[in-house]
Amino acid sequence: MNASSHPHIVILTGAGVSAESGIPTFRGAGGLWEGRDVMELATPAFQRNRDLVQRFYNERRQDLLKKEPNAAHHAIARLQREYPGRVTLVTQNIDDLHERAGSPEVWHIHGELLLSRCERCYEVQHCREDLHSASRCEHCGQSGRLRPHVVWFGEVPYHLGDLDIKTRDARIFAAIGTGGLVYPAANFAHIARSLGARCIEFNLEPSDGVFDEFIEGPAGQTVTAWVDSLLKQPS
Ligand code: BV8
Repeated sequence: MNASSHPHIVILTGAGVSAESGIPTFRGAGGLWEGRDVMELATPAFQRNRDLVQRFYNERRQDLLKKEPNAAHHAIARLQREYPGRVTLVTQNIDDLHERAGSPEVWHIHGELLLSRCERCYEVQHCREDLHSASRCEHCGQSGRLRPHVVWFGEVPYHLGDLDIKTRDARIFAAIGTGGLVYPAANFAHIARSLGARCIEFNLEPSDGVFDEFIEGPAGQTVTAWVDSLLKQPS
């Protein structure tokens, strides 16, 4: 197999890929929580109001556990398993729906809702229960210092160095369900294009002029059709 027949595909997903699973996007109609702008809560406001921010994430965590992956998650996982070339999946989402759809590798640059981190010993641990002041770190035993293992505004996203190296030879960059308003993820398409990738956007509405192609519609339909077309190509 020569690489040109199955070029390296890099996929960046945002909240829109989970919308059809019933998880509200940040800027969509449901992008508010108790009348508050969620963008204000995904910040180190945690230091100012721990209980409010913990409650915000506790409710999203319990809601996530009742949700299921949708056709877009399943199509991406099938592409990762069956495509003869490399597929690198990067997500801004903190849900685990890509993993539950069977994706073998997911790079969560904004962290994961089902993980917590101890502010005292920095140990990251699985988290499916509510976090509150009595929550105890399994590693150091400290109570009341567990926070969601997510990247808030003003904090540095994860895996940027690794991904910068791993994705430099991408020839196809697909942005799926992202408004392209949060940095540095919003720069990824610009970087990919400057390195020679063809950039495709899957969204309900176009977000940015950097894309070579815009495929309109719900990701469950458009991504499934795209993956079908890629996997039907002769090896
Ligand atoms: C950093 C985790 C430094 C928590 C999140 C001024 C200018 C430029 C930048 C900045 C600035 N001031 C500050 C910044 C930096 C800041 C930033 O970008 N701010 C924005 C608001 C301007 N960024 C940061 O602080 C980042 N850190 O910069 O550190 C640094 C960087 C590099 C190296 C060294 C130092 C940290 C950002 C991470 C914040 N954490 N999440 C949590 O989730 O609670 S961000 C959070 O919001 C999500 O993770 C996601 O990334 C973002 C929402 O974006 P989307 O996923 O795109 O969702 P959105 O609702 O916007 O769009 C959904 C899209 O789907 C829409 O387009 C819609 O049309 C589409 N859609 C809907 N349904 C469907 C669909 N598409 C297809 N099918 C459907 N069915």
